[in-house]
Amino acid sequence: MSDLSPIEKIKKASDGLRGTIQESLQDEITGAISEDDQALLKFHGMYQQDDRDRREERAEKKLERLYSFMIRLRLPGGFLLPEQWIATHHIAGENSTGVIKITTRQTLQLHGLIKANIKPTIQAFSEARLDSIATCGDINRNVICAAHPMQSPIHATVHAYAKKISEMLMPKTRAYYEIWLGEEKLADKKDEEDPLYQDRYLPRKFKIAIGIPPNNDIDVLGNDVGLIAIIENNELKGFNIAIGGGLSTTHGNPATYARLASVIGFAAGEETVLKAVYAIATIQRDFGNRSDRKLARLKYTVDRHGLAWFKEEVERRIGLALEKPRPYTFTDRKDYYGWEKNEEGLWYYTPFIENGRILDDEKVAMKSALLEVAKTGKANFRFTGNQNLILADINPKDKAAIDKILQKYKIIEHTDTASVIRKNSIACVAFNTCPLALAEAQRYLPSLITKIEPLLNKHGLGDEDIIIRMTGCPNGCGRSYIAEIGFVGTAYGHYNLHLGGDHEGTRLNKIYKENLDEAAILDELDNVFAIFKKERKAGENFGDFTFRKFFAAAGK
Ligand code: SRM
Ligand code: SF4
Repeated sequence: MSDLSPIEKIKKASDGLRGTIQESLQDEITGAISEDDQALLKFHGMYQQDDRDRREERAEKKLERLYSFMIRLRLPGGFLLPEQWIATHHIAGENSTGVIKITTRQTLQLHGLIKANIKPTIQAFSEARLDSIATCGDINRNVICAAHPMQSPIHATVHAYAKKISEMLMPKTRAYYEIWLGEEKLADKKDEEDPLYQDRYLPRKFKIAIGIPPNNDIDVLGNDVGLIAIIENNELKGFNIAIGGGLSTTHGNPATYARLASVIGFAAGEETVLKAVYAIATIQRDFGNRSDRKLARLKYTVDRHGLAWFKEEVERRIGLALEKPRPYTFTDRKDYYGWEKNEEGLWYYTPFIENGRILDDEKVAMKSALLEVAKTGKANFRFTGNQNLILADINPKDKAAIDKILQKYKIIEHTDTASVIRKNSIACVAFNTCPLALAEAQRYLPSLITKIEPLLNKHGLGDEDIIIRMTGCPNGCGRSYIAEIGFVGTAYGHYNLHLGGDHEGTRLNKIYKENLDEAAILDELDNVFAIFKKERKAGENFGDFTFRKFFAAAGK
């Protein structure tokens, strides 16, 4: 027991994730909750944060930090009805900063909730049939899925797996309903028994993604479990199962590393696929590292025991052998901006939303536009893993009305005129809310791109399809480690520059230069763009070129 990490003990002693959250909420002396409850609150989909821009000022005035909470919704496959969008719009305006943030895992976050507003927020979401259960914490997170229904005629069949898996891996405790929604405590504890999570949950967060080749828009291999849909003649044959993806490292800790998931086999039929996913979660529960949280993700369990052992253990637990992986190819991982039509003749509009931040600002009134679209009731809202949304499933007869709203708010112009590199960008949240940020990301990448665009144009590369991503620390929330140009924050104003990831999300990049400030970043990129322009092979992508030129040739 002594060797367990403190969080393990908190989970076990938590009485089904209840802890003393109720008492913490009632404590009016502080805007915070107790430390143990902070760990438990994550399982309910919330994080305690504070305004990092105001830490110094508050300390000088001898005031406690300006605490608030971030809430993250559970939206398997990233889907909302228009009325749910309207509810979210109002909840954000009334209870949080008002900005709605689309995350890299196809869901929404609201920031800046004060303690007293948490319950009303969850209750309002509940009225809209939305919850935040298990979107954080050591548990299965929001299950993500290839976003665009145009990706396949059987997108809906594949997409349905996200919900099924999410529901299968939900915790059994009623704590969320009791604490936030006033449900009576169950008389019989047996009804809460949880064969999957027991009283210890998983050793660490657990992420599942479902990809539909050829577009790898959700970076399927960056997940603990990646299901790759194998579709032949418009029929879902099953899924290749990949395990052990994870994109976080810790500066100065060589035992940590980013890893792409490895395909271990193919499973056909819903029952077998679900059983295999469940089995993988139980193996991680039983064999994951519970003493060092830095080494607790599935990727380390897989590497410690070996892929062959892991595969056999899955097969033992499901009682049958996985088939040989089926061939598949990824060619891209972009969002399909603008208007697109699917096989059934329904229309989809994908606007460009920089870093997933939905608000009305000096550039564009995105939030007002989306509210007006939602109010028509004619478009569903689908979120992408690239922090965008798709106004979806629009009947041909309603397209003109939606288009008119998009024109009125200049959303179409905003989307069409954004540069290719900007539309291929992702930045994590970082300052001012993320407690782990070492450097800026979403508040900084847009202005850095404004300086990178002229460099690309200078070398005649303005239309080059380059994937660029920034994270404010090495945790990798913006998936920088699989970008063609990746920035990883090292200190305020400084970043490691990573190059050499491929276009399809199947190769990790590598550190090209360390700890650069803005001037050095621009110098390095100017130089690399010049070499790329001069030496690239016909049709060679930027990521493939930089990998060949700077790493493969040197045997790195
Ligand atoms: Fe993340 C922690 C934001 C996707 C790896 N992530 C955090 C926290 C909660 C900071 C904290 O622990 O207190 C950040 C909250 C910032 C804020 O103020 O909102 C945070 N992560 C995000 C989001 C919002 C980034 C974004 O701008 O979109 C993404 C929310 C996804 C979601 O809806 O669930 C987000 N995080 C990711 C991803 C990308 C992905 O899953 O595709 C990764 C890398 C993939 C992976 O998990 O390996 C990621 N986040 C982490 C880690 C490192 C985990 C590890 O294995 O060590 C942490 C830190 C931790 O867990 O200790 C972290
Ligand atoms: Fe925060 Fe780091 Fe994640 Fe960015 S990558 S949101 S800075 S934890």
